[in-house]
Amino acid sequence: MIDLYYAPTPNGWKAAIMLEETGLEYRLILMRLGEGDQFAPGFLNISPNAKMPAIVDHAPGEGWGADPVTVFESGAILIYLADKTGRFAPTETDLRGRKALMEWLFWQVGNQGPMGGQLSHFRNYAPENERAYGFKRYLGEYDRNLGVLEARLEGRDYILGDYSIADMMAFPWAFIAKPLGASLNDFPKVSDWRARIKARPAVQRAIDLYKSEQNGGRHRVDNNDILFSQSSASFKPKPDGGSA
Ligand SMILES: N[C@@H](CCC(=O)N[C@@H](CS)C(=O)NCC(=O)O)C(=O)O
Repeated sequence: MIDLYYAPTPNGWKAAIMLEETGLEYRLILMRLGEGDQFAPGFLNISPNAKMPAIVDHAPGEGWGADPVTVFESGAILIYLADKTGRFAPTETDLRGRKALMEWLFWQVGNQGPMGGQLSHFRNYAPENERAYGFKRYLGEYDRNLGVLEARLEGRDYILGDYSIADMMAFPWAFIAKPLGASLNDFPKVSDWRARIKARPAVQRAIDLYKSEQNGGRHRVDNNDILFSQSSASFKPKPDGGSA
């Protein structure tokens, strides 16, 4: 059994999509990020960066020893699950395929994901009078990454040719282009790729998980400090046993 620490956001969907695609048995633990669940000491032992998704595999299998395995960071989670199941990734013997997989996973977690995340912040949450510069900057970066993906999809149905965890990583951030204030009109290949992935039943099931919690893409205004005014002090335990 695998515990999935999850909230219905693009990064949460990545892990949910892979679990749904593989059919692995999992239990979903909903994270109330606006209420600070990510700073609970028990969760920090699993995910020291205080972010979901994270998983705990209680039956990791041969070679892992008896203790449960914890994994944080979506890319690491998807590689772990691909290795566990032997699915949706080139194997270690396909050296060129594996290299390409790593490139596109690192591209996603270092570029498309964070730029999309900052774009979302400036579009949805930043104070009106401080919005303009950040919005312009990250809309440009998000658009730049769409261009990178468009070029990669030339002559390919999926990022590596076959559907893989590289697509599961990048799809959620392209899926929400419109609510981010961006458009896919100039990116026909990304648009078709997004439609192909969205049509997969496993992907549908994953993005529907706890849809009611998505709150129109906005967190409650009174949660802004927990989510948007973080510092190293956020990790300090509170006297009542929680975190600051
Ligand atoms: N690089 C991380 C990003 C994860 C991430 O940013 N998660 C967000 C939600 S989308 C989160 O947990 N935010 C809680 C917070 O910032 O306090 C990954 O790919 O797993």
